[in-house]
Amino acid sequence: MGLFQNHIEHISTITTAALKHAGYDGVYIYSGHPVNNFLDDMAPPHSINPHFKWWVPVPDVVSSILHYIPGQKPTVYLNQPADFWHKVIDNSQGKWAKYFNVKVIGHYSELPDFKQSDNHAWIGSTELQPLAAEHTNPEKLLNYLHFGRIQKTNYEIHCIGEANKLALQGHAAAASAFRNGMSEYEIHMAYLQACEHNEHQMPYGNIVALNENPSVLHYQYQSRERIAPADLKSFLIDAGATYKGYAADITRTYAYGDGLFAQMIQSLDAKQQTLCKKAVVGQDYVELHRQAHVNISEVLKEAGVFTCTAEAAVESGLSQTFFPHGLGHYLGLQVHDVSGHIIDHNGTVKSPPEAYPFLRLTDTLRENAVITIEPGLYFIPMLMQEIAGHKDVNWDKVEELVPYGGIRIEDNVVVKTGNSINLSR
Ligand SMILES: [Mn+2]
Repeated sequence: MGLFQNHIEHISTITTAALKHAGYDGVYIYSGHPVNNFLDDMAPPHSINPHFKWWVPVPDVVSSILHYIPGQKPTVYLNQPADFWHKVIDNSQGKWAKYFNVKVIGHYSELPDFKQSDNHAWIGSTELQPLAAEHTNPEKLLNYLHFGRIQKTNYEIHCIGEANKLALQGHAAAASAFRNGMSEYEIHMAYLQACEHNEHQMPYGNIVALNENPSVLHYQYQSRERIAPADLKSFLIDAGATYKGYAADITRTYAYGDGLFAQMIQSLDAKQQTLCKKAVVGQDYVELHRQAHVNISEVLKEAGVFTCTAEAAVESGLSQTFFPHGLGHYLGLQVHDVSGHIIDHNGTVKSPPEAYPFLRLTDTLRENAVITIEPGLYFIPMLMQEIAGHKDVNWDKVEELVPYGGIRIEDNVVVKTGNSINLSR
C-alpha cells in the first residue's frame, strides 16, 4: 500500500474516533479563502486551513471543502471556477484524487445544502460559517484531532524530509553568498532561488542576520547594504521550505573568520547533535530543554563568559538571559505545529514551568512526532542590561562577543523508540 493511501486511512481512523468522541456524525473542513485588505481589492498571502491540508495535498487550493462521514469515502468540493483573470489549474486528476470523491465546483452555490446534514461540525475560518456557532470549530473535536496530529504518518515524515532537502539547498546557497560578502537581502534572494520558492511559499519569514543582528530573535529586515570583509563577523539564518503543505525549519550560524566565536559555534553544534540524539520516545521535553540550558552554559563557560559552573548558571537562572527561548516545538503542517502543550485527547494542558514560559512543547515525546531542536545563545543588550554587573559574568568577554549577535542551530528530528532520525543533516 502506498504512503499516501496509508496516510489517508490513518487520518480517517483518527477523524472517525474524534467525531465519536465529540458526538458528531460528520464534518466539513473548509480550506479558507483570501480575505482582502481593508478598503482594498488585494489580499495578503493566504494560508490554507491545516486540517484541510492534512487531507488534500495540493498547495494553493482555496474556497474548497472536504466532507467526511465515517465509513464513507471522503468528498472534496474542489473550487475551480471559470475565470479569465487567473490561471485555473485542474487539480482533480492528480494521483491523490482517487482516494476521494472529487466534485469540481465553480461557485459556492454548487455546494451541498449544509442545513441538510444532520449533526455535523465545521472546521475552518468563519467568514463562511454555514453551521451554528456551537458546531463551528468545536473544541472537543479540535483537541482530539490536534492530539492525533502529533504522531506523523510515514507519508508526513517523507514530506517533511523533502521540505528539509529543499531548505538545505537554500542553506548551502546562503552560506556561500555570506562567504562572498553579500548583503542580507542578497543572501535571502540566493536562498529563495536555490530552493525554488516564491516568498509566499516559505513556511515563515526568513531570518537572515549579519553581525549583531542575530541578537534580535525574530529579526525581520534584510538590509540591502553589503558589509566590508574586514567588518564581517557572523551570519545566522533561520529559514525553511515547504513540500505538499509540510514545513521545514532549519537554522545555521557561521563565523566569517576563525577565533573564539567560530569555536563557540563548533562547540554548540556538537552539543546540539547530542540533544537531537536524545529525542527518543519517552524523553521528557522539559527535561531536554533544561539539559540544553546546561549545554549552552558549558559553551559560555568554555568561552570565558561565565565565571561560575554551568550547573550554577542554570540553577541561578543566569543562563536564561543568554537562552531566552524554548528548545523547540512540534513541526508539520504548521511551523509551530499545534498541541505543544496538550498531553491527551481531551486537551489537557501541561503549561511550561514558570522558569521557561516560552517553551512551546512540554509533553513526553511520542513515536513519530517531528520536533525541532534549536538551542541558541545570544548577546541581547536589552536582557543583559537587566543583569548588568552580575558577578558570574566576565563583562569584557561579553563586550568582545556582542558584535557577533548570537548563535542558533536548529534541526528537524523524528522521534523513534531508542533513537531518533535527524532530517536536517
Ligand atoms: Mn523553529
